[in-house]
Amino acid sequence: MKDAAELAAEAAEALAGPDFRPRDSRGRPGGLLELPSDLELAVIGDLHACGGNLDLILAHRGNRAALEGGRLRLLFLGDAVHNDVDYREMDTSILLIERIMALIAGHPGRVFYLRGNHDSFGDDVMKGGVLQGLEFGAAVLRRRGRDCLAAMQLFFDRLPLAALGEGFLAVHAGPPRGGCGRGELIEALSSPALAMQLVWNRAAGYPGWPAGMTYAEGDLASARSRLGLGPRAHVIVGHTPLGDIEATGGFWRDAFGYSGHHILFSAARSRAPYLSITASELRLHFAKE
Ligand SMILES: [Mn+2]
Repeated sequence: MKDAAELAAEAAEALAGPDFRPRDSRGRPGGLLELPSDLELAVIGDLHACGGNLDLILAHRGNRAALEGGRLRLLFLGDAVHNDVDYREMDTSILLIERIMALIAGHPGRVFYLRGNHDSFGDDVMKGGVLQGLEFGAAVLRRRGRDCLAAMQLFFDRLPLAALGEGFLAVHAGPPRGGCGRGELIEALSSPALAMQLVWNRAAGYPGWPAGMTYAEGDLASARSRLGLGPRAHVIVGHTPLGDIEATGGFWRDAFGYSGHHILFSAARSRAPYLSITASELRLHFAKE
């Protein structure tokens, strides 16, 4: 059996390949993933260490068989790690990111993961007073060792920050203020300010969020227009669950009243929500009835 460091290195290596990633000016796969519409795409929002919901989603509607059979792609919106119920518990985060790394390494060109703000060992990720990035790094070091920690850091560093497809844009948190063009997204791994907005922004009106890191309906319109998407293209984000997550089922269509702006939070244990996109047609599914 492969050890943890080998698995992480293999996943990082898979991200170094050019699959649907136009190269940036340094010759590396850029920050933008451009997905063709030849296969159905299943979009999975933040899981926050809820591996049970990934099981439910893969078991739903024959998704696992479709993935294995080359008929389905998976796109994760980031933040698979950091338990949202017990902020300090990190073992489930390690197990889930390892499952996702194995999916990426085992399905070249069919499983993708966008970077979220929690996909980090940094000291900037704090929830409920717990520095989850630092705790996560310490847990990986303790459980898996130094080589694995380094390989996982490389995996995080190489993750794309945005996915563009027919009729949709997907990012972890939200578009940057003023929108962004295709070229900027391709260069985003070299632009800390842009990368930070893509993984941290929230819609204007979210209580207590700094105004400099918010986007409004005009920013969504600018992003669509600058990316060559139609005015009604879907903008799909995770990151900002609203209100009672379990009661709402973890999906907010036209969130904040912005048409075509949808928030997906797949950690909702009540419903295990995910989306499918086929030729720009977006459908909501609940893997748990
Ligand atoms: Mn997030």
